[in-house]
Amino acid sequence: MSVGVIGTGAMGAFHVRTLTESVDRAQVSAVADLDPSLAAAVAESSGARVLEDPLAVVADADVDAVLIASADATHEPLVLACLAEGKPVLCEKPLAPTAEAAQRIVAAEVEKGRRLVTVGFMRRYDPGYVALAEAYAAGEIGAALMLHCVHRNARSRPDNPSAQLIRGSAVHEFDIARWLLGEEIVRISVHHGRPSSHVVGDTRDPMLLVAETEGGVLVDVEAFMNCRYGYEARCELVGESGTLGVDEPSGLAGRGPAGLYRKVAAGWAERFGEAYRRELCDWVDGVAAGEHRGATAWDGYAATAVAAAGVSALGSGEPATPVPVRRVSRPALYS
Ligand code: ISE
Repeated sequence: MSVGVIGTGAMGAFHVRTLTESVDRAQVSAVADLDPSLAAAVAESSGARVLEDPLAVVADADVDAVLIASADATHEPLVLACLAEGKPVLCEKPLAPTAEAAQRIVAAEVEKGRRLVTVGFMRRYDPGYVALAEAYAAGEIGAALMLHCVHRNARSRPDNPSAQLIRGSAVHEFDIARWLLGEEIVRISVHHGRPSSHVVGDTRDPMLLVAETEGGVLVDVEAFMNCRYGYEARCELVGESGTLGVDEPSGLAGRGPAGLYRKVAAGWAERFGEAYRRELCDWVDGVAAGEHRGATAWDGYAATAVAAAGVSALGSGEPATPVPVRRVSRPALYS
């Protein structure tokens, strides 16, 4: 399968490497980036052609499917172009910066009548999260009551907008909560206290987001972009008769002068490298089989709608905000 990749910054370049080295059936045939030097570097290592115009990648006759890893604001027009061409597309999260934009993508796909859009919620492929989902579905802890999530990055820009923390980072947790629990999130509040000394101005970091699902499960998310010591994504699901957790920063355990230790991943590539590999393999296999796999455009819309509600809760200071996804019914294409 010949893949065109739009956006060859850190994420896009990582995907190109994974597709080239670890996905047997795939080859990257065309790339585009606003910065031609980034595109050229990736092209050299993968043998792809560099195209100046991202829309030319979508339209290219030799491109069977498109991977979008460009800036969030470009996702909507690029995904719509893929839908217009009838080409399968894997779009990095968030599907779009606003719920309205994500809803337009859903509407276009429904109009097309085929699921062509996959959203890059790679945690659904992480062995730890998958094991948790399977154990929960098997009834190991009974009905869920609470989900505690921790999302820590080592560092961000000191002026990283607080809204971006919710839309670009906490959005992973909203997806995980929906995916694990099989329920929509209907309320969210955002709390912040003393900011880290590593941020400036209005940037709120860390934040605590507290959400509630339609079935009344409480979901709390610690989102912290400047923990400094490494990258962590973990959670604990509390049920009626036990708990299940993903608490595996990395596989490495050690002994040293400081005693027993576990190595914490440095960043997302290390923590979720295997999840990304599995995600891309499944996407490529699904496209080859004519099947949709992974998170749908509806999932992308629902997670973005929760993020948008979080951003408005942050702005208004109101403890709870209804989520628009409640008022938009799920189209049959996604049932
Ligand atoms: C980034 O875009 C990701 O998707 C990472 O998984 C997340 O941890 C990070 O905060 C985001 O900026």
